[in-house]
Amino acid sequence: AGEPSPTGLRRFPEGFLFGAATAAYQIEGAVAEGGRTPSIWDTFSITPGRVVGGHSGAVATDHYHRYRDDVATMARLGLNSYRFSISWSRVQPDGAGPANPAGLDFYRRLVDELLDNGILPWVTLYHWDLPQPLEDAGGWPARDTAARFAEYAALVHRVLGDRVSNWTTLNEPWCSSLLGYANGHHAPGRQEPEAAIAAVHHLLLGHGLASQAIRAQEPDAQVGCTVNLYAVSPATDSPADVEAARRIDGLANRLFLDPLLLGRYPQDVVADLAGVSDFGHVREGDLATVATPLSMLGINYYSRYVVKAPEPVDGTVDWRGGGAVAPWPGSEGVEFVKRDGVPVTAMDWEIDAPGLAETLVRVHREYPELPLYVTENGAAFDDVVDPDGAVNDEPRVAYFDAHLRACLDAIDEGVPLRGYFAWSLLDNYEWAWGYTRRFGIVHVDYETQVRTPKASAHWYSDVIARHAVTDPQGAEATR
Ligand code: GBH
Repeated sequence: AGEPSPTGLRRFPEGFLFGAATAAYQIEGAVAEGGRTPSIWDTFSITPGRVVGGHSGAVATDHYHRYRDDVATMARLGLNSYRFSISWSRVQPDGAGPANPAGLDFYRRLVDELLDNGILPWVTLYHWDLPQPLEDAGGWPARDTAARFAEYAALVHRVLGDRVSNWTTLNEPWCSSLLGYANGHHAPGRQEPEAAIAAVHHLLLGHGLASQAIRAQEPDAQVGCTVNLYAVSPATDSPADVEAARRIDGLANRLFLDPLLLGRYPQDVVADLAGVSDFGHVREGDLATVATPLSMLGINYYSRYVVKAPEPVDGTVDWRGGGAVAPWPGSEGVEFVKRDGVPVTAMDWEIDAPGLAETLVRVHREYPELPLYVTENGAAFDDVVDPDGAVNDEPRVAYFDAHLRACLDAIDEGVPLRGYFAWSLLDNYEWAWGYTRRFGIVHVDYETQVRTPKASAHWYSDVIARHAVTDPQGAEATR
């Protein structure tokens, strides 16, 4: 795969899936319609000081009312698949107990519309929007939430299982736990490091229980989990910087990959977190549940962390002390370095496409073999809308092009990568950044809700149609 062909194309393997992704709270709006009740993001977003501009997802891109048009846009672009998430509060308003038929009906109509247009639905059950009643009962730090999640998963699968074959339990448990409960940048905005480590475990446990609940109803169901992974490298090859990289790789990547795929927590990370949590919340048998075999692993990739150790004092490095403010528990003292000359996106994230290939190869080599999907990859840029309404987002085209080539590089190294989802289909509610950051391949005018595919959407559409990216040397030959 991926070799330059005489026609100047680098082709993707047969059956490789090209899609785009979204998440319920980021696009749906209609937060009080059809029996939906508040999630932690409804509460968080209207709490003063939490989200830039005080923006909330109350209207978002109004996808709840415009889903038919949005599916038509996807069909025009030729997407093979659409990854979206289900709002738990819409389909089970109390987070427990009876389903809400109107909420389920929305997703049934969306799925039917996708299928009618030949687009494979790729369902994520949880993209960060816990029903508020479950947070009031303790949230993810409470063990019970894992059991509630499995019931909810079974409830959704019972209704959509006949037309949806690809299920993802969680999106990025790292974010739900550490941003939600440790540094409080995301809902529910708690700053309780010990609770955050319990949340990690209960999310993973919820994933395992939900997978089992779905397979109890459909033994052959394709069930996976999506994690956000980073390439991590030390700023220099000094032993202290290499140690900093070990710590950050442990917290960002292995804290999730090891339990999911190996059925154990990484002992070095457990040791690094000794001052935060004794992992007393882990019960016998939990890790076997967490490691329920995955049908596929979803990987969301955006950037690389380059890290530096704290300056030694009297020859010793103090990992607890001073230095930069720790963005997450266990990262104390570590400095996140920006490399000179490496371009960044509007999020200030360094653009590092080789890091995607590196990440895919690493997962393939270090963990049991399983099909991989890039379930998110994309970039925010300060898009300019031309007078004629066009959005020529060349930097985003370059970003996607480089990362799709990285996918091909990984495939060339034997990685069973089966698909790629661009983040995101639409400009949308970018969490704590509100509407101030745009990731879409389709521009959304938030006054009129008018959608306009950007240059990147047209470019991606061509990639999908050719099932290939053009080889730079041979580009002429393909015109
Ligand atoms: C994804 O997460 C989300 O799934 C998606 O909903 C979102 O819109 C998209 O990315 C774009 O943001 O500075 O230490 O707080 C992105 C994964 C992980 C990226 C945490 C930023 C910051 C870590 N994110 N990371 S820290």
